[in-house]
Amino acid sequence: ESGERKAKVEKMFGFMDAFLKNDSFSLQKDILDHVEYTVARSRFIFDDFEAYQGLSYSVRDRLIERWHDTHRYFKKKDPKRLYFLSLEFLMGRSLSNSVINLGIRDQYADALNQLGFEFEVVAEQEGDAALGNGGLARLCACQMDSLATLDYPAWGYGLRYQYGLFRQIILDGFQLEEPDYWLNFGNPWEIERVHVSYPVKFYGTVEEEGIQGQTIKVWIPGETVEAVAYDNPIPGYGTRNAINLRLWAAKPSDQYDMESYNTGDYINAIMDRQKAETISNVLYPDDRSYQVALQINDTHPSLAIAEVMRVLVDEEHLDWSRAWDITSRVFSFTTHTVHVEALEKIPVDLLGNLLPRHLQIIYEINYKFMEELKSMIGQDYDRLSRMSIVEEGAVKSIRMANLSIVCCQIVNGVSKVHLDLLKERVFKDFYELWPQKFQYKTNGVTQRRWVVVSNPNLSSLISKWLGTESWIRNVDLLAGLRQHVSDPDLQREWKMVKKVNKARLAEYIETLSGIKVSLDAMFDVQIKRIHEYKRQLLNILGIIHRYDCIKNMETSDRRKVVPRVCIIGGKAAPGYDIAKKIIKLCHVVAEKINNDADIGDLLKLVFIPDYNVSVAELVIPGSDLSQHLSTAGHEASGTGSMKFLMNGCLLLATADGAIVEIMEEVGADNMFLFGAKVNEVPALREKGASLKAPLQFLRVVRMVRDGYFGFKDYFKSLCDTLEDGKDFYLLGYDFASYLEAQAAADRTFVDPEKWIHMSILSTAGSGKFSSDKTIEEYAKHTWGIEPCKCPF
Ligand code: H2P
Repeated sequence: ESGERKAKVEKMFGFMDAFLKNDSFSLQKDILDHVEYTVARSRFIFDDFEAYQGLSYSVRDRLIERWHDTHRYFKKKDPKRLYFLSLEFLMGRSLSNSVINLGIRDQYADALNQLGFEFEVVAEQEGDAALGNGGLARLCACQMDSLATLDYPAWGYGLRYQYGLFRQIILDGFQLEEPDYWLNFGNPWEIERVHVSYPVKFYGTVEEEGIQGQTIKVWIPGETVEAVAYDNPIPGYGTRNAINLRLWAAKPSDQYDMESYNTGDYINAIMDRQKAETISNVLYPDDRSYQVALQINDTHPSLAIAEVMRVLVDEEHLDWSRAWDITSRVFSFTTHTVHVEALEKIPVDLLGNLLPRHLQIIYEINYKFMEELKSMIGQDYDRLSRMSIVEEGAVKSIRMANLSIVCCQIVNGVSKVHLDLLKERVFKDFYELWPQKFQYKTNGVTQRRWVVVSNPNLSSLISKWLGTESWIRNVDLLAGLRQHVSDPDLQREWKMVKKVNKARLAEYIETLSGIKVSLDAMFDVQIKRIHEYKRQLLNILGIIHRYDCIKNMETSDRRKVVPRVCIIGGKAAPGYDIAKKIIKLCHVVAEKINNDADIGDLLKLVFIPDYNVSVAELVIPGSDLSQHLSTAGHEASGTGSMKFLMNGCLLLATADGAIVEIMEEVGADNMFLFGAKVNEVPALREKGASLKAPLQFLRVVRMVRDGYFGFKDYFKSLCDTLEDGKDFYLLGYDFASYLEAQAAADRTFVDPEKWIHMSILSTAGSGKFSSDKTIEEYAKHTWGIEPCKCPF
């Protein structure tokens, strides 16, 4: 920092905490300036999209100001920093979240109004930044918001994918994938850092050289790609702090042969090099303190371990044991799955070709680990081979999870149940060896995005009844709603908020599909990635059962039926055939039901295409009931349930993942629970074909199999997965209790007072599931970082 420059600036402008002003006139002027000079449209004629651009640049200016101040302050204080490495960040839209966190939403709304625009309409112009698949990626976005809000000195590091997650198009009920050109219309939220760029090396050979009587390994890389930084300021709420999410883009380097440049081939590797450079910039710890923590979000970024070792050993010439000591102290690892098949493995041939030195380092780590293990457990070769970082077999591979566990001093699960499963099943051998390494931090979601931004009416209502807005930073205060739960005024207002949100959702559904839905119906929602273990199929079979029952009812009984609007949304991985069939089944069933005049408003089924963060922001506040149906023991945590809970939607769920902890917080009698328990599932699977599915289940599967909804041949393989003995996810076994839980939900819905009561208690009990809590736990027990609050 140049003292002279600072003095000059202060002399010219006077000392100001904030350089930019936030009164309505200044904001209007600012928006117009950006329209005129940044967007290059006339300030007299511009449309909603250009207004969005002008507005966003104006907001960004304010973000940049805070972000500079925060980083100057971090630099001055030099606290231990966290570097959060993830290959996926699902940020969604930035505008509304930013103005709320900056505390200037109303001022901007007013300024826009004066200019003849409406904030909500302008905000709708923004596309989603969808740089991730699902829960894991959205979790990172929530955690960044909490890290900023709680003033932690943290950086996020990820990749700036040119295409986000594919756009889901539904054609004749089938999913098609289209590229998501999310950068086509520009991205006002990022700042390109042309000067922050690093060469990333690949291929080549490793040679040995003698230096001062020692032989060292020298990697002579074959090709180079340039990594260029794009910075995305992340503002905290109620603080001046704004942290940085740095996303790296791969660009061909000068030394590179353009012809062979192919983003797909290199994209995974970009992250590794940037990590190395980050490490080589900031990580030269002395003997007393270790000034950084590096968090590996799932195994995807775990090559960073080998890269840090390479930098320390090959470039800094530390001896192996010192380098290993440092590396194992700075890294921590969170795993997000219980599925052994989802643990990443990299074929040795591929890695050896692409990053030969890294492979050598991993071999060396493994050799030392195996020697140590043998000295502890003896010649138990089965166990040794299970724990080895190198998997022998048809395709010799590197087990990235084993590498991460061996290296990291702390391995985190994402819920209590998840930790139990890691200990008992997934990483049993490692747990027995190093029980002290294993911890869990229950996932959480940010109430800023998921209530304040997406459900402003509920947010105001909560603040009104709590008499403060402080819950937006201190979620524990939400519990204060409990004392008002029986107040008829709160109940009435709560119901009204839900109605308004349902109307908004109904309008969206009608625009999308032309289907008119009744606001008196129960809005019943399941939105998440389509996966067999998440059991959207159970939901659809339940809907078929409901339809079948209504069809076979006497007219007098139909009056007792609780009308439902069933809403399903989610993307299937492009190569996941069964998941795609589930989407198609949903559409053919919807077609039949929605066009059956005899059924009318009693039942509707809607598939919401292209599910993403913005869609979730609209759907969640408008739901009455949400479904979380994973076969027990399969969902590591689940974070969708937490968003619904905060919004006062009741949960119909299996006792899986974080649902078990939600039960502890809101009480099982405030939820609709069903299904086999985690510890029952293995024994049930053993029983296989002798586990007879109930008749109702056989009947609905038969309807699909026999072509009642058409596409008989197409659905055959889907129905085959449900046969006795093949029903791995236990849909047949859980069906009866699922229907009972659904019936309980119906019975409760016709008692609106009870429903609202449960709904308020859901929100009141959701505090534990704020990502603020998760981050505080990580900061204390995993990363060892302290808040560093930039003065206002
Ligand atoms: C995954 C897990 C969830 C978990 C989430 C975040 C991979 O997300 O399956 O159980 O809550 O990470 O830890 P998802 O299935 O939603 O894509």
